[in-house]
Amino acid sequence: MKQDYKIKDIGLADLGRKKITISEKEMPGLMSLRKQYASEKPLKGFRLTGSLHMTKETAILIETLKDLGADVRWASCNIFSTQDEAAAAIAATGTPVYAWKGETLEEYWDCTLQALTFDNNLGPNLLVDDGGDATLLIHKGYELENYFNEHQSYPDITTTNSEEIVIENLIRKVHQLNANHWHNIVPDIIGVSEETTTGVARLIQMEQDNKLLFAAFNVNDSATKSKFDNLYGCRESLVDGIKRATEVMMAGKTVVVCGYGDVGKGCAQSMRSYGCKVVVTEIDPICALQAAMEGYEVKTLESVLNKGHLFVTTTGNKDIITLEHIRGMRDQAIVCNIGHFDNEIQVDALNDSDATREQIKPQYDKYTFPDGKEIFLLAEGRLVNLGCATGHASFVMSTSFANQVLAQIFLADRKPEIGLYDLPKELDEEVARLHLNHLDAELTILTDNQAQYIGVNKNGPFKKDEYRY
Ligand code: NAD
Ligand code: RBV
Repeated sequence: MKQDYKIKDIGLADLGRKKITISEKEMPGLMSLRKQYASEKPLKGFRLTGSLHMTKETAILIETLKDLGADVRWASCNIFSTQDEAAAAIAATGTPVYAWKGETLEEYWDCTLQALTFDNNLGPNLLVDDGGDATLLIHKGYELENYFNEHQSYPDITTTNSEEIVIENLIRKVHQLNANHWHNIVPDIIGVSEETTTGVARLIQMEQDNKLLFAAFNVNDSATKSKFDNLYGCRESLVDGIKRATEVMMAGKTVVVCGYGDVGKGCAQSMRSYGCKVVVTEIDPICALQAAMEGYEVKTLESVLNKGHLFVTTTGNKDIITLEHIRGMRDQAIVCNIGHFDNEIQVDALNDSDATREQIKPQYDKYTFPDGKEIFLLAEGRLVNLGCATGHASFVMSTSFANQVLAQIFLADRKPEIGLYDLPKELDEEVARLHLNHLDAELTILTDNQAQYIGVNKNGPFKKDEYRY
């Protein structure tokens, strides 16, 4: 039988399995959903593609989706985020997985295509996406087929972005093999559940442009996702990435955190807890005021360039740290990003500049400018917590991934129309409930009188949909 996986080393499977077994107990939400639905198998008969960091936590998500009956294929959603031992453990069980740490961009997009391609060239019914790359490839391929049908030729590739060129070339290659590939698979796709803020932003834009080809579930905006993973997850995994890469002392350093959303709040709090002086940059007056009232300095990046020892971008926006900004930084400043995409820092411009790049070790580079100034860049500007460490810890990923599983069950069961959906608050509260025991947290039960007085059902939901937590 043809080997249906591409990973670093299948010999790592035992180590991966040991880590997975330990983490299962730290993922009570995921494991209890597994138990609850394993006999019903609500995903039976569904082909499911995942494009999400191939970590040990994701391995437990994959095995949950399989236990619920799905036929699963997987790729990572970042070239540096795969834990090779976790990928090996999954491959060893016979689940097709295409992911290893240190993919090239061509390999990365090939892996995404492999994850989307089931036997007999069938596509998925369901997608789990993180950042929207699987969704993007499908939509781009579909658009190219439309264009070709209309013009009998391909549009010129006008972008100069190296990753976009890789995607354009890949969809042309697919088209030459089968001119209807994406039109054949799209009718079978029920929908996608999207993990992260930036992926949701992409989906909102597609919906507004009337370009969405299938239903989409916003997992990120469940309270038990963005108010936990983005905040408490980054509060621990940011420093893990920085320290594993650089081994630098944090105490006393000035850290500039660009963006004070959920991720920025976690990052700033973490840095302060290590004794750093934290400066925040923001464009949104509400977030800027929040940062100020937490006691952080709120400044423009330009005004603190030569003060910062460490710069962290957390915005989900682009061109936050430009080459000119980097030129203004002090000697041995460390620059990193924890937002989903690598365009927050102008890495291409830095690579094309007069600075000389020297790799200290993978995902840790020193750039020396002609005047002798040294700047350290972590994970080549990609998410530092997953590129230089192992991403968020299992417990918090259990809250995120419990939402993913519930969204997948919803999609499979209800087959909703094209549109963007949120998980109902009851399920959000249920996800939280599933995690209380593990932390010995006791929940107070409302009396009937109290419930009536504040106007809620005794068993929830306890807040209005607009409540911000
Ligand atoms: P968010 O929208 O809550 O926060 C982003 C903040 O950045 C906002 O407050 C916004 O006003 C601010 N911002 C935008 N442009 C800016 C600029 N030019 N200068 C300063 N501030 C600016 O989003 P979030 O949930 O905090 O997510 C941020 C990014 O992190 C996204 O890309 C998300 O996908 C990603 N993410 C990564 C991880 C991880 O594990 N690495 C975890 C969760 C989310
Ligand atoms: N993330 N996954 C992990 N350990 O598997 N760590 C972080 C992990 C996710 C997180 O949910 C965030 O929204 C996304 O990565 C950004 O790509």
